[in-house]
Amino acid sequence: MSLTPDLFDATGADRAGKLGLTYLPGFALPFEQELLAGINRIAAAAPLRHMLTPGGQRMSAAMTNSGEVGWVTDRKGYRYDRLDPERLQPWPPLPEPFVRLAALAAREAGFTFRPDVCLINRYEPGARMSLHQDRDERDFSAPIVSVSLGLGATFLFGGLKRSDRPHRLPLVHGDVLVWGGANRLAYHGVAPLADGQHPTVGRVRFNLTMRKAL
Ligand code: MD6
Ligand code: FE
Repeated sequence: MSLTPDLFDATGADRAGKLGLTYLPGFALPFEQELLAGINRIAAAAPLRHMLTPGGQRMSAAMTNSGEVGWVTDRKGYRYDRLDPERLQPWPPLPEPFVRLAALAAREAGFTFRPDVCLINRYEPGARMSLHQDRDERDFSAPIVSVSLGLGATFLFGGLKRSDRPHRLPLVHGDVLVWGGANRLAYHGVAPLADGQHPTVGRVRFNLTMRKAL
């Protein structure tokens, strides 16, 4: 059985570069302890919370941020904000190991990259993320580096139209995705999280997305 999902060849690069997505299985494992310590430190300062969509729905994933700005949503819309609206304070600083990991992963995909924000998503069993585009950043030529920790999940990777049928990509603890280029604006999401127990992280999945928002 192949260890890489069928979208990808043995190098983890998508076929013919068409997806604009690079899959780096286990790439974050050497950073595991620094990432988990960073998440705990950030969440202690800026608590994870279930934000409200502009349509008035509570998100099932809890979120917080670190960096110069943070991604937020409420009745007023989706945006990046220098202040945490819950605390009216700046977000905690982006830990240096996060920046280092993002730069190393992006380099594997051919990008020079320095993120200015890390959005942290926490999923409990049953939580999901519906299909969306990431388009609140100023410069779509910068990639996004995405890190999965804890329970595994099925990532849904669609096309440039919401109606394009998504590919299903299983992601586990330590996996990294780098996106950029042609499919930077592709629709994507996460299927409802199955129940389970991860030996170091517990009954939860974290996703870190490092971005250049400014
Ligand atoms: C998640 N990720 O994996 C949700 N967005 O929990 C995202 O929405 C995402 O992984 C942009 C770039 C990479 C991602
Ligand atoms: Fe996204």
